[in-house]
Amino acid sequence: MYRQIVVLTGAGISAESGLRTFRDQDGLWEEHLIEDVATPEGYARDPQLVERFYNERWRQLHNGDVEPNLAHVALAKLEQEFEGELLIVTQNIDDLHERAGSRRLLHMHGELSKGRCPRSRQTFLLRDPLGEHHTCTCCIPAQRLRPHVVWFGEMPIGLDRVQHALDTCDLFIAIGTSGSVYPAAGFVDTANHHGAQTVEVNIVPPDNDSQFQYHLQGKASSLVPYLVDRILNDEVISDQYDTEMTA
Ligand code: BV8
Repeated sequence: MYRQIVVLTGAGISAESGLRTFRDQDGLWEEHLIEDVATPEGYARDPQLVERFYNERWRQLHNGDVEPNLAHVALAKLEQEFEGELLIVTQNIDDLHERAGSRRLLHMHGELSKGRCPRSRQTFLLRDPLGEHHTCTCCIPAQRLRPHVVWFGEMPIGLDRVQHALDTCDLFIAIGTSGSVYPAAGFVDTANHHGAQTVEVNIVPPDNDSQFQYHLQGKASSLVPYLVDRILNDEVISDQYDTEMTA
């Protein structure tokens, strides 16, 4: 039924794996001002504070307690079995999609597991939390690596590829994102403009809720497997589906 699907994921898809979101209760932004830890200015002002913010998340991701959940696994199954084209665009910097088996994946806001040379923008895998011993090998003198993360005011990664996929998709699904940060929160408008069906999966309505045709309210770990099975069984998403799920 569907030829080309774009899936956008946010922190909510990793919540049930134990990773904190940004804006939920006890979210990441509760303890920090965005300006201090997620802007280039904040990093210039206090690089150690920003490194601590990301290293704390790096340690949690690598402490062995955090695993992909059924939502990540369902999306990897979709990639395996869907005969059309699928692209997962994630705002998340964790590697849970990869660990669940997803490969056609784009981290538009960067990756926790990499550092970046501030001069050449080359990225380097981080085998331990970022520190002053992490320098690039591409410059003389070697530059201290920064988190490979897109901060507010910085250009997201892969937008051309995302734009092309949105222009040609016939199904757009947003999972576990508050729809509060652009340009990601505007992807649904592009999908709508090109006549795609648009679905959002969230425990509460996101900020851009009115832009979606279908709304599945509940946890990603139960709704995403169900949605994937319907897509693989060539069942379209319909209002009846909507009420059935939210009944
Ligand atoms: C850019 C870094 C120029 C990595 C992040 C005024 C108006 C409009 C826009 C702007 C404006 N002023 C400035 C802007 C632009 C700005 C922006 O949008 N600001 C906002 C605050 C208004 N955007 C930028 O600066 C971007 N860059 O614009 O460049 C440009 C752009 C295009 C073309 C040319 C030039 C860069 C933004 C990137 C910032 N970096 N992260 C990191 O630290 O992790 S943002 C960060 O927050 C995430 O990456 C994500 O993008 C964003 C939102 O987070 P979510 O993933 O949605 O998580 P959140 O906690 O908010 O929500 C979780 C959701 O899950 C909730 O809805 C919850 O209900 C749900 N949930 C929870 N549990 C579950 C669940 N759902 C299902 N199941 C569950 N179990």
